[in-house]
Amino acid sequence: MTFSSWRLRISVAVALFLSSVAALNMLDSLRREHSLIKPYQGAGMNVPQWDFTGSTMVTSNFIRLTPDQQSKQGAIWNSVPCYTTKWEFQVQFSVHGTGRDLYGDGFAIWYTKTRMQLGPVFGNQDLFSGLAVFLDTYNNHNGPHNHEHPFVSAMVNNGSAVYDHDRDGTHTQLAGCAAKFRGKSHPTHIAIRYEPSVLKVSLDIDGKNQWTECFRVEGVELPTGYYFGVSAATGDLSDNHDIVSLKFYNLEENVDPNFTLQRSHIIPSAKTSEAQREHVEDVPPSKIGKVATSGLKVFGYIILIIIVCIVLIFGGIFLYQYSKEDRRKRFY
Ligand SMILES: *[C@@H]1O[C@H](CO)[C@@H](O)[C@H](O)[C@H]1NC(C)=O
Ligand SMILES: *[C@@H]1O[C@H](CO)[C@@H](O)[C@H](O)[C@H]1NC(C)=O
Ligand SMILES: [Ca+2]
Repeated sequence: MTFSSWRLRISVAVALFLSSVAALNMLDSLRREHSLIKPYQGAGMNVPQWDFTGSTMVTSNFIRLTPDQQSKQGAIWNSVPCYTTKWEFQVQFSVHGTGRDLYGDGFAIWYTKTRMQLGPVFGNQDLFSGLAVFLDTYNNHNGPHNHEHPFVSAMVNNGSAVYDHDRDGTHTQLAGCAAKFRGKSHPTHIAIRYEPSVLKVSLDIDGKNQWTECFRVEGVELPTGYYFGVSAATGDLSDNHDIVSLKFYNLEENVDPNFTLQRSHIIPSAKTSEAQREHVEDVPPSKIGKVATSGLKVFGYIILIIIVCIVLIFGGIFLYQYSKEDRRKRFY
């Protein structure tokens, strides 16, 4: 056996080891019941844990909420309520169409009490209870407070506030940032991260596989037991609003059951509004938060140790036989 074949064996073993570490870290916090990943379809035509309404169409590579046609509304909703207090929801999407300068209206990501109600707010009902993150591609508003479009913003509602389309929701938004996410040939992503009482939205839209912070606001209270959904709408203007994947990560560490119970009774609220927003510090972007020990992680470590043992044992056997052969060669 030559030295280079040994080097190959060792590097294959190292690569296997490293990829299993990475896979375990992801497995650790990804929750399938709130995620939508290719292949979408389960047995038959239905997509497990997700319901569809309006113009939504499932293909093998994406879920099209609206086609590039006027006056469409479509949505997908998770059928499993979320009882996690600390999470990250990552959406891979693609907004594109034939319009060069005129296109719209955009889409929205929801964490709300009710689901499956088509309506005027990016294809969902108004007077919602919960969190909305809007990815607004059309600038309806040219007065004061107007901002560059496409624009990403968040709104928290207890069911009493109306989303003002004509002003692009500027009066009710918590925070936002301009982001040119439309018509990209590379994958575009948004991550919404929540933990009591901080909401952070990050974007990965430049094809660099890197999150950049859009905004971070404190004083945001969201209950558990709400539903995730994504909706989109077209009006006079249109676009394809496609969802490629939805990934939910549970970032909880040692959860106190009393705390989780308390959080289920909260009425959605946000202390800050954009006008009075305090200075926000910069947090280094992260793909997913580091997660501390959970049962799954411990299980993962056990598997890792087993893998390491197997690699060591086989490595030992190889080395032993190699040296035996070597000795034999020297004898003859
Ligand atoms: C709902 O929010 C409004 C402000 O948007 C506030 O005036 C009202 O008191 C809130 N209702 C509840 C039940 O918290
Ligand atoms: C949870 O609440 C119950 C009753 O309210 C109390 O007896 C118990 O000690 C609490 N547990 C923790 C971990 O705080
Ligand atoms: Ca708009």
